[in-house]
Amino acid sequence: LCGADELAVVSLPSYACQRHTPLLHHNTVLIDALSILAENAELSENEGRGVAFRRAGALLKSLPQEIRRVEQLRGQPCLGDHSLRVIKEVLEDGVCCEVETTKESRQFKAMKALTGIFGVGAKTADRWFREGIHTPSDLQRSGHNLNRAQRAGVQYYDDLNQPVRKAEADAIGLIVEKAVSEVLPGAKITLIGGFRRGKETGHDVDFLITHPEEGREEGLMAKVVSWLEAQGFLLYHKTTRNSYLESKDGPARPPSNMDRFERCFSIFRLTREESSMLSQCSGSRSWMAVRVDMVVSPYSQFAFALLGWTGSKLFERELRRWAVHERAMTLSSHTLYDSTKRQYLRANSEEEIFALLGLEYIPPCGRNA
Ligand code: DGT
Ligand code: MG
Repeated sequence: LCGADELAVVSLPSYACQRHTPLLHHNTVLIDALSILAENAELSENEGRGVAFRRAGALLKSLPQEIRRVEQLRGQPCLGDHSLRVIKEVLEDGVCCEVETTKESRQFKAMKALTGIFGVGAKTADRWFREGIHTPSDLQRSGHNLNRAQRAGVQYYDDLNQPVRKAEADAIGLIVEKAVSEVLPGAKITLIGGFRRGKETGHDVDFLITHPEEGREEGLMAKVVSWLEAQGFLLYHKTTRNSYLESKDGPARPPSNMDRFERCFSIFRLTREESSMLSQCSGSRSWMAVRVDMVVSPYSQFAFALLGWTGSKLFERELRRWAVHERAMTLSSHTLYDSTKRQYLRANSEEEIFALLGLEYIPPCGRNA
């Protein structure tokens, strides 16, 4: 007879898009340890290594019970030697040396602080680190020329590094809804990203905007942004244009993860009036800066955009990997292309896309991989 600890857990399927990954799970300590190593790999631009740790973490998130002994994981996919070593060490010693060393390393701390500046990626942060710049204050003292996004990032650093709460996301939703209905009646907005997956906080608020009449969404972003700006809601914005071209006999370009919708990266000025819960405003200030992303999609691509922008990032990656390797299809936030039939597959809902991919439907709350 074996105790509950000894019971083998049923083997889970290997792609995260084949299983439910809830927000709340049973192995937080293990997942936190793997996340530090994933983050460190990503900050060192070692994408493959980062993905391996993320996949291992996501597998643990899907498990229906707490793991107490590494043997319970026998037969599970997604767990490489390195991840298993980390898990074993945490289970046996309470902590993993490599994780602790990483957390305490000057480089990791500096890279986190610097990439925490809006507009600063790992490459730039690494260059600055090697020049002896470790914090946003060092950066300001250095006299480096910053671009417009980075200047806003430094200016609103503290606010933008506070988690955005659901109440604030909803308050911003009302503002964007008002903007959209003022400039194009009938257009609709959907809260996407982490909040759609049920998260209570996020690093930003993401919205998808469309109009049921195909074509009416053209030029919409510029109008929405002008309206928001005139009303004093925007501290920063940058719109990138949609340059997506669909051709009849195949993707017009090599498939890419970056999509080509009209998209606006912005920083909102949210006042106490708009959100009654601004306790995190510092001192006497009556407003806070919040990162907001808006994406406009034509109605015919709405289901793909919704699926592509709900995340999580790993879940999206797994969907695309499943599509290519298991179905010979190319999935993007615009379309699904079937390489065998040499045609685009239409879909009006996320459920239809999962069905076309031969997958059980996973609702947004189960996509927290
Ligand atoms: P958060 O904001 O930290 O709580 O977490 P999420 O999951 O909302 O992450 P976020 O805001 O970075 O992105 C939301 C989702 O949108 C993400 O899961 C994948 C998707 N996404 C973000 N950027 C891009 C992009 O450039 N292209 C495409 N296709 N999707 C993107
Ligand atoms: Mg987000």
